[in-house]
Amino acid sequence: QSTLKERLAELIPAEIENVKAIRAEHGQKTFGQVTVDQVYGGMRGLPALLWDGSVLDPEEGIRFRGKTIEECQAALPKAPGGSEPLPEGLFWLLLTGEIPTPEQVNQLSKEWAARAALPEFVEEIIDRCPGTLHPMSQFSMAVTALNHDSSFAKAYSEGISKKEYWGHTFEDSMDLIAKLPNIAGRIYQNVYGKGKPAPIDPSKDYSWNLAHVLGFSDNEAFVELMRLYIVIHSDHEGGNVSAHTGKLVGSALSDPFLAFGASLNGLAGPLHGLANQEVLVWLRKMQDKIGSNASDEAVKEYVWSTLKGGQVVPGYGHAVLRKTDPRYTAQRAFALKHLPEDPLFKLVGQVYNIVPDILLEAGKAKNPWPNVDAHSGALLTHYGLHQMQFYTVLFGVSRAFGVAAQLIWDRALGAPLERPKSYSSEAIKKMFANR
Ligand code: FAM
Repeated sequence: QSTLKERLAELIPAEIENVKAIRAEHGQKTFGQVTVDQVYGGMRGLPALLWDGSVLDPEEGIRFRGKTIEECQAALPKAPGGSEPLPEGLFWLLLTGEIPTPEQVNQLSKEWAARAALPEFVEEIIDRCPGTLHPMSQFSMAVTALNHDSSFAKAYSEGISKKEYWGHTFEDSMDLIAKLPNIAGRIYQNVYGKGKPAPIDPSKDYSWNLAHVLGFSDNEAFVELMRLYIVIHSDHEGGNVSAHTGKLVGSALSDPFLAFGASLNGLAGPLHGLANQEVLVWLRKMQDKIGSNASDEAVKEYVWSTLKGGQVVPGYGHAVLRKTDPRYTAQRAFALKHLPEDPLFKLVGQVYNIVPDILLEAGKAKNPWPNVDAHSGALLTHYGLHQMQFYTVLFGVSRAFGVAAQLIWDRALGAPLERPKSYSSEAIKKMFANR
């Protein structure tokens, strides 16, 4: 059976031809108009990027290589005795469009475990961070520092041909993903005063090892949660802040460590990945103010007070989605199966019944429905991972899968330096003065 790299090497030449044919036939055709509002409005809906790994439909949500979350749950290999898909399989799917065999997935688990060790100086960087430094800042620093041993950067400086870019990007991406549990575990143990992370077990899968370095591998349900969590957080088409940042920085031929470090800095923003921390902060503040078993009326009043204070309701709304995020629904199904009576889960459900109507009534948000971040904190808290400042790190570990897959394909297809055009307001006024 082929390894992932061998399979990719088989697929790349045909895809290069496919892209050539598309460009020859359609290269001069237009998608439509670009409005001035799109230029001022964060480029919403602007067709500008290519990525085959996942596509986001506003109504239906994400599909990974054409498969919904439920279809991935059914089709991807599981751990022995487990029922959630292994992220190893999702990475294979993102890269090749194919479902791997259990042996191929097992081989990836082993390879990542074998590559997991951190250089000592990276451990020291993490150890020297003050506990008051946000875990995401520590995370991005450590990832950036891994560029010290980048196969791509070294080969580039020695003068490789463009045809060899993807192979080195693949090697770096495998190292990057492999080392994230040790980085995350070290930050967690340092910041929350629990000693040093337990060693990676080469006989176990990636998610088990992630749970292990955090100190939760004894709980099989938490390990299952990590498998689902990584899969659903891995990728969300190309235009979201973390995915697009990685692609942009990678287009300068910065290696995968530099590119993904930049992705993490974008993920650390409250409108993006930090929203999972913000949701828990918001729910806890609500409980402090109106108590734990508050009435619907009291919750409604709290939601309105958030909006009247000029703040967003974290975990609700989306730049593309216009329905409940299937990543939210997948987590809700997990909670109904594993923790139906959990009080925080019940509060998340109560909020779900209340917030959309209020956002609709307030009339600003284009999407009143919950996104992925509205749910994840309640699940993590249930299992004792209640340090909310750490939540976005887990999002970051997961997002590496999508960003890495994109970087590998971008280098394989020879994606050029990204360089869109910016305009001054004065130029826009002049351009449309008589139109
Ligand atoms: N609560 C209150 N107001 C909201 C809102 C929310 N949850 N979502 C959107 N709005 C407001 C928004 O701030 C904007 O107000 P102004 O006109 O005063 O600027 C207006 O509604 C129109 O915004 P939009 O077009 O509906 O949303 P955008 O595409 O500009 O932004 C989000 C999308 C996600 C940034 C926005 O919905 C938001 O701030 N949500 C809360 C934060 C959050 O949950 N982020 C996580 C998103 C997630 F899926 C992820 O990246 N992980």
